[in-house]
Amino acid sequence: MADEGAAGVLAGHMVRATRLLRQLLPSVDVAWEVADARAPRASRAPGLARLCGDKPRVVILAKRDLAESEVTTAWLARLRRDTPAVALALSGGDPDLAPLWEATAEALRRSGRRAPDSWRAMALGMPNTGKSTLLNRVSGGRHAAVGAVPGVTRGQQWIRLPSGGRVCDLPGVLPPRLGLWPVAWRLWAVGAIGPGQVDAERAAEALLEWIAQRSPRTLEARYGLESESPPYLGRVAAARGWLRAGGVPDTSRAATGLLADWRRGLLGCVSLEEPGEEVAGGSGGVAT
Ligand SMILES: Nc1nc2c(ncn2[C@@H]2O[C@H](COP(=O)(O)OP(=O)(O)O)[C@@H](O)[C@H]2O)c(=O)[nH]1
Ligand SMILES: [Mg+2]
Repeated sequence: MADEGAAGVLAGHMVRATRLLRQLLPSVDVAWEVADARAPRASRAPGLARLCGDKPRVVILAKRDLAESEVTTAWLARLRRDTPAVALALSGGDPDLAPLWEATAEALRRSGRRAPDSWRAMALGMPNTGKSTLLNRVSGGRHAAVGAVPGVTRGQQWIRLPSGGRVCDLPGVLPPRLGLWPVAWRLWAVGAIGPGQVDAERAAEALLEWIAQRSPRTLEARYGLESESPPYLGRVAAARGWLRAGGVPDTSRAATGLLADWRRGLLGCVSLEEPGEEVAGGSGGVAT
């Protein structure tokens, strides 16, 4: 099946990427850990802490423009207890990168390592978190390939940054975790895992239930769902005219359509995790 094939390619790519990462990491002074601002817990790569050891780290919450700003602020406060952290909107306009230079200098300072003008950084994180976009932004050019297909970047060189320092033009891709459902559906929603790695209809339903809690009017406006109770996906299919023969709602098509709407921002800016909720424990509130 196509989905299984895609998952296989991804796994092979992940193995190669992790091997390369291990080779490169020793020459890196600071790790830029890229996660999705909408899911700062689920989208932080679980293996990264072990890979990096005591190397200075900066957590970068990309796609800040797609998350709820108060929730992102709360996340930054939480993350900064452990490590310097910034939230960035990387696509469109000219992002303000000053907080990233400051956080990088702070991470190096805290570790007592080399002078900030000689540092070498590397972007690391799960697929689709914004690593390539970040590299394009910090280098002021299109050095890094951006796309939904992991592994489009080849070779490796250090890009000199206008702010001083250098960054590896090759982002380190780390495998997402798939085990826990509250994590898996969020990773599906932020695009870190593909449809072949998760039950997309179940994930779509979880996303709908989450949005229904946080921003019910969005679902009303887009799909005509007014104060209804779950499950929602069949009603989304019916509302959008996604039907199988005999007028049966096509929930598979609805899952794909919902994801497309969500990725285009048509369902608004919705954070998928709050710092207070312990999703990993399995009691993460609604839609878990
Ligand atoms: N809205 C928004 N989209 C972003 C941002 N950063 C990256 N993206 C988009 O997210 C997708 C994945 O980004 P990419 O840099 O290729 O992720 P990578 O797989 O980690 O290298 C692309 O479609 C980017 O345009 C951001 O800060 N805001
Ligand atoms: Mg990339």
